[in-house]
Amino acid sequence: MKVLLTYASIDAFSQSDTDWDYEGADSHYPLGLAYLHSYLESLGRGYEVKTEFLNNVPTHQCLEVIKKDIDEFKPDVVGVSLITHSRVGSYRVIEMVQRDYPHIKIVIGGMHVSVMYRQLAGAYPGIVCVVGEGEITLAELVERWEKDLPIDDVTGIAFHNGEKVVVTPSRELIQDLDILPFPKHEIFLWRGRQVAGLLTSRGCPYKCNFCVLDATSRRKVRCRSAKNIVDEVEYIITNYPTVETVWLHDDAFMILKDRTMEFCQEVIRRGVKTNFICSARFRPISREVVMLMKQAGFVHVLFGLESGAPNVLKQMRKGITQKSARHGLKLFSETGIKATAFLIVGLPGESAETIDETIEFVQELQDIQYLYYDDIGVAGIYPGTELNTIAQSRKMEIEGYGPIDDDYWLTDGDVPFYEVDHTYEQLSEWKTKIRDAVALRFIADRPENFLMQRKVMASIIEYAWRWNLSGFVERMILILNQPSSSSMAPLILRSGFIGEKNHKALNYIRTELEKWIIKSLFDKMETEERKAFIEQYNKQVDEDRKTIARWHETQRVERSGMSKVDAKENYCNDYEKAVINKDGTLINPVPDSDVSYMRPLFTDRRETKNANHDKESK
Ligand code: B12
Ligand code: SF4
Repeated sequence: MKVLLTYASIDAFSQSDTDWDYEGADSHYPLGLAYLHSYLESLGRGYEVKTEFLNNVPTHQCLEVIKKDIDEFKPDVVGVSLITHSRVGSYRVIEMVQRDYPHIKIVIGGMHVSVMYRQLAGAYPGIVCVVGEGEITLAELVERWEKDLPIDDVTGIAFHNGEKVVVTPSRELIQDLDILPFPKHEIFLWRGRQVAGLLTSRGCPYKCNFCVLDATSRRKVRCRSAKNIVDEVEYIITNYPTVETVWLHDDAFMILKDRTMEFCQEVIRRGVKTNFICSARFRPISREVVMLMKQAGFVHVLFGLESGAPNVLKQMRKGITQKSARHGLKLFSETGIKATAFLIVGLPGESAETIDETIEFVQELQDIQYLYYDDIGVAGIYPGTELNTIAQSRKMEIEGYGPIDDDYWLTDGDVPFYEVDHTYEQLSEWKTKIRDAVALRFIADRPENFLMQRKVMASIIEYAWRWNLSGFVERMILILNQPSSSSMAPLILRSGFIGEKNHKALNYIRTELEKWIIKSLFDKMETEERKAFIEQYNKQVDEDRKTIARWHETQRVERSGMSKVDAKENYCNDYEKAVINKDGTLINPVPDSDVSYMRPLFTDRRETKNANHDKESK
């Protein structure tokens, strides 16, 4: 049997007229298809498999490539992987194959199918929908088709039997992930690619209101053994020497402390040398894990923060709080591991106030370790999520369509934004407001942006040195070359290269950089505007001093784990504790005590600390 697996265009690319170099289009590749590919081959039944990744090409090109593949490879089965963003392109593929190659079996799977299988099986009679994990299900289907047997005893599928949609009993999750062969990296790691993808576990115990993961992972985490994972890492770096970074795409990589440590220890024990990047949650995180991650070669951790407002975080049900985020970032900041924290604007509970809370909280985090932002997301609606349920029950209108319902997912419409409480225009305005206040790229665009961002300038400088941020580094070198800075140069270089904070040096550079940015802003201003700016600037400097002192006070008391001295009554070690049971399920939801985090902390002690801090920062 011959099987062609594919992933069709996503919305953003689908309408383009120009062809893309699809082989080089993305630094990430679909591990789901790579697993299906290698699993089918590993069965030793002589199945021939070809996989195409056509995610980032226009629909017309995607269809041409698949047509060509079908004509040359002559598959018996075409398998299409769907996320909601690629559903429209996938519909075109299904329609083309059904029309031009009616003898070919079509099977679809992936996140969107795992939720909308009934609808899709009804809309496209003749196709088979695979619900959830696909390796074993697909293998059973191909076997039935090879032997010309009925498929209705295969669990985890939906199809139309000519009269109605049949949904078979759900398939067990694969408990022991070590039984799976390594995903077929070789189809994606060509032409000197430097980043390989890897999954060390599957699933997440949470159910955030915007996330669809429940449909495939059923809130259960399953982990591979450390040996099995590191075998795969060694396989990748030995066979693909251009790979410099292994990107762990787990949904909840650090969720189990012991196994994260085992993985790091195995990497260290075997002397594996590569850079690791992972997605992570802000809870649980402990010092031991972070230090081991550093030793194992982790260079970048990407957190889903989504919002800095306690009320939005709480409604989101991610199980994280401001405290856990501070705690986690503080630990990572000591290691030099780069951190990123994604944000989404417009989740339930969002308001003008929560936008301000997010800005203040993100800046507070940036003061611990600079978080670099290019852009901020706007909440989108995916079937299977709580946002979709709310949007449908509140009859959210989609322009040109009417109130959102399940039928919407069969249309060619884009993934809609969550406009239940606020219009997209309002959400974009808020997104811009946050972006202007936290994204370095926009710091010198408007005087207001600079004034909002100037309080994290010291952190920006450290970040720019460490990550060689062009523009800033060039400017700093110019500053260093000024005769007045010669005595400062060794100190500055030391802070840059060793990461050792030197307040005197940082302050010097900060002042010079501020002058440079102000000058460039001044150049665009009339005299009156300049006057107003100076007034605003002076007010802001005073405001910043208070804000920074408050942040530092909060952080000092919450240093959590590193210094518990005098912080007993406020200390909360919840965010270090395990959050899942041995079977991968959640121990308990966000602790009720987290509600107390919504109150401002330590207000009464602020004033004294402000005074101390002001002395230090001068
Ligand atoms: C890694 C990742 C990325 C990477 C790489 C994407 C890629 N090309 O694979 C990057 C960072 C680029 C990315 C981007 C985006 N992503 Co993403 N991503 C993931 C993540 C974390 C892991 C994907 C993965 O490897 N899963 C593990 C494999 C084993 O599972 P799988 O792919 O689902 O495949 C299994 C089954 O579904 C099934 N199956 C899948 N396909 C098929 C096909 C057939 C024929 C069969 C039989 C079975 C089958 O069998 C597979 C093996 O068991 C998932 C979350 C998740 N856990 O899936 C989100 C996820 C897929 N991403 C999501 C989103 C929204 C996006 C973006 C749209 C974000 C954005 N707004 O820009 C973009 C889309 C861009 C794009 N090009 O795809 C959503 C999709 C929601 C939805 N309903 O569609 C997810 C589910 C995140 C979430 N929790 O909500 N993503
Ligand atoms: S923590 Fe991440 S993977 Fe888990 S439910 Fe929330 S968004 Fe989804």
